[in-house]
Amino acid sequence: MNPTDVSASSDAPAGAGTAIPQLDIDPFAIGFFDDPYPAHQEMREAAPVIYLHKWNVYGVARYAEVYAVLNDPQTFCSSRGVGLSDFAKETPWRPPSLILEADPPAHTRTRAVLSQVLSPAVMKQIRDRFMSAAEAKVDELLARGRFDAITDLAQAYPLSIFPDAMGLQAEGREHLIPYASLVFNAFGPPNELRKQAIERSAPHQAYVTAQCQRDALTPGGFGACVHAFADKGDITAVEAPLLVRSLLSAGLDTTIYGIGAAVYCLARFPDQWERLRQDPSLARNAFEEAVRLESPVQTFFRTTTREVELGGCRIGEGEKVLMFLGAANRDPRRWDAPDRYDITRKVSGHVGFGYGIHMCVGQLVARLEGEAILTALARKVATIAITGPAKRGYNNTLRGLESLPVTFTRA
Ligand code: OVV
Repeated sequence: MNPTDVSASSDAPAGAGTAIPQLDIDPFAIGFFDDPYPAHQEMREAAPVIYLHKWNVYGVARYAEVYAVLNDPQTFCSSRGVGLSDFAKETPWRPPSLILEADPPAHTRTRAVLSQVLSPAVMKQIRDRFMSAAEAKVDELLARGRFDAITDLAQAYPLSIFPDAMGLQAEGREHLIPYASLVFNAFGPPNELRKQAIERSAPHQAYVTAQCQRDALTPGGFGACVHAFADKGDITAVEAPLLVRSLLSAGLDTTIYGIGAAVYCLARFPDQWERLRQDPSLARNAFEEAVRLESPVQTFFRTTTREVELGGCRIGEGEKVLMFLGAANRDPRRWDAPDRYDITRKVSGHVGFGYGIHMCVGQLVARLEGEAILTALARKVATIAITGPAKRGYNNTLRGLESLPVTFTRA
């Protein structure tokens, strides 16, 4: 259970690996969410692998080890859950995801289906709609002048396109954000955030379960497209609704936080905003760099399937390993000026979408939304000014704001 040697300074016996420091950090506490960066640095500097006694988990906060864990899914599995709860020991709060919480070979089949549902060819079909909806949203906000960049932009834009792209009915869409918030809180430990989210989850779960059924989804959407793969025999009719559930779980709140991060970056780094205005073709990289810097998805767990040596440290079988994606994305060992928002940075290799076989299957949709909204902003807006206090949102997995009062002026 516990690391063999919990003291950072004592020598481990030969062959047992480097000592793993035990740190008194709770990465799921409100104080941590308010400012995670000093703790990220402490964890990165302490050792390649650390142990967090508060939740009895190992942690990796350096880029090299996060990358290594992401790229060894045999040793660091997902089928025992990618939250703190070990599905080998505890009953999951909902039936496990057939893609996120699965390992090869089961994962390979479901992944192939969702990759095709969200493929480059499908992006080509939806691109014009996503671009014009972004222009309409920015025009509307310019007419208002003063508004909330989170609720009125980062939430309103994805809500104006994604539920329609899924093929959802108009009724009940108010459940989508609370459901996603629940899913991402549920990856965390049994703290107040998780317990309260699950306590209040019944109506949101009922809505999502119903909307995942074939007859609830309108033709032409991502949802109907998933079900069509059941006709082809690539998945069963029982699996299809659960794969639609994955899109509803991971497809909306994540992009809301990503767009919120990008707008927050552009509002705080005026030289980068000017650069984007001069060259709107930088929109896609500006979004990607915001995903690196803010890492809307901060953490995921894996579970070890065997005893393993990682960064010279020994971890036993059946241990939870917490990957600090946000800390890896600011690791000075990997990034020059890691805390700087630089829209021309070579950002590829960041782990904000993960990496390897589980890397975000919806990344093309996310990037399309980000590119669309940042392109419209770059073309139409002259200045973005923060006009009130930024209010942080609190979630066990997602990092972002709940409110950001701003004003726009017209270009
Ligand atoms: C990446 C992600 C987040 C949350 C839920 C799921 C996936 C899912 O497959 O349900």
